[in-house]
Amino acid sequence: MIVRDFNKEKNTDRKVADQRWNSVRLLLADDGMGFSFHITTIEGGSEHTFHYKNHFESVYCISGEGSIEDLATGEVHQITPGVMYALNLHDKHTLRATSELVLACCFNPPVTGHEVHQADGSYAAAD
Ligand code: 9YT
Repeated sequence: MIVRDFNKEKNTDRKVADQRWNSVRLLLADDGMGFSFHITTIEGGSEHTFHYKNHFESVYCISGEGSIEDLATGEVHQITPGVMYALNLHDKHTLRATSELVLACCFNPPVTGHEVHQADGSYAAAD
């Protein structure tokens, strides 16, 4: 069994930060679960375009408010606590945080912890 405490792990190198967001990776590829599990915090007032071409991702909103725009269709969905979105089509999207968003995220295949966002908003496929 693996037990980890976000409140401890947020002070370790499991926490990664980029412009106006950070993410604490509670499970990574080397845990052998087949997915990774992250708590991602998006700063209020910020927006981010991501395109996880090589991963499926599901995201559950724990707190905060914002929206997600599907850049293929222009459709905008409101994000409030309790809402989940799943990028089952590797959907390119823009995430907008009206207030600070705290999100629980799963990635399949799991993130290894060494990825950086590429210019196209994706993470490279794991080797
Ligand atoms: C909300 C979202 O897409 N989170 C992705 C995880 C975060 N970018 C990370 O841990 O790399």
